[in-house]
Amino acid sequence: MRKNLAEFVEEAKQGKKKRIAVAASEDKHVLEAVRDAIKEGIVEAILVGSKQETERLMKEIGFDYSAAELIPASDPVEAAAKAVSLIREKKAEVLMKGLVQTAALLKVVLDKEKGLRSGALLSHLGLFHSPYYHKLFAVTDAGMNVAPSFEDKISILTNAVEMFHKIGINLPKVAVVAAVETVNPKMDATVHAALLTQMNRRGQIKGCLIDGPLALDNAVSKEAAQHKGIESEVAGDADILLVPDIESGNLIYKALNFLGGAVAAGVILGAAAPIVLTSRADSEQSKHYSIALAVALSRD
Ligand code: COD
Repeated sequence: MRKNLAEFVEEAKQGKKKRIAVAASEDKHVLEAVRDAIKEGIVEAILVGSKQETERLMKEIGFDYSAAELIPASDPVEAAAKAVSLIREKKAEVLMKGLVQTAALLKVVLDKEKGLRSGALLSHLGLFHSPYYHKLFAVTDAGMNVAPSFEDKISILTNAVEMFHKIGINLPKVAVVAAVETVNPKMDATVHAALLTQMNRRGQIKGCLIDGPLALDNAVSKEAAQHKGIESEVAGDADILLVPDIESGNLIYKALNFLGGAVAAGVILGAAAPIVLTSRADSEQSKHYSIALAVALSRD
């Protein structure tokens, strides 16, 4: 059982190198993370973006120009389009967001003709390690689907469960989190959670163990769950926190990072290739771990 995201870096070092295309590479933290991943032998990189600004930053951080290919682009959206086409042409296996707005990059990714749709709903997943939890855990979707419908939540959950299978966790525990642990018909999140739980019990959603609604404390603390009299295999031991919407998810994500001493790796799942998508404020370390996670996910 992995406890730290650094384990993905060690695993990636043992495997085959992957090619990463960076969309709008003129971002210092992104370049630092790519530089380190190249040094570790995890990736080869194609940097797409402002040549002048990318080279200026490369010089500043000691990133050897000859260590990566640079494709110039006149603005971030053009950079995103060029980076996405590198994935379509199989010149790269992982896409990474640089200094481009998340929504702008995702619009290019979702383009019906030139994007990276696979037929599945695309969703964001943040995989965390925290000093206060005994294993890695995911928060989804804190970055892409704004107000997911019930059907969207099934797809978001499926993407997350498939990802856990890929990283070797065969029966991940999913806590569908809400404001309370009882069903309140006035709170959609609690109703959706109960439905998902029952669908799992009846075998309509397989490959995971779902329980909900659970308040966040019950999802991650056995003591809190016991205190409320909740008997659940998921409570206190969740691998995946399925959140109600982007607002609640993003608040958990940022609270973990800035107040909880946790570190996240962020990826978009469900596209034709894994996409490294961290927020601008995420550390270089978080971007580095995200690359290693995406490399693990891009393996056949
Ligand atoms: N998966 C697959 N297809 C999708 C998805 C998805 N998650 N979302 C939309 N589509 C398809 C729709 O079916 C439609 O065919 C087309 O894409 C356009 O759909 P719209 O009009 O609903 O979507 P857009 O282009 O207006 O917006 C899509 C975004 C992903 C850009 C939007 O949802 C968004 O801005 N999300 C939040 C991104 C963000 O700001 N994150 C920052 C938080 S850190």
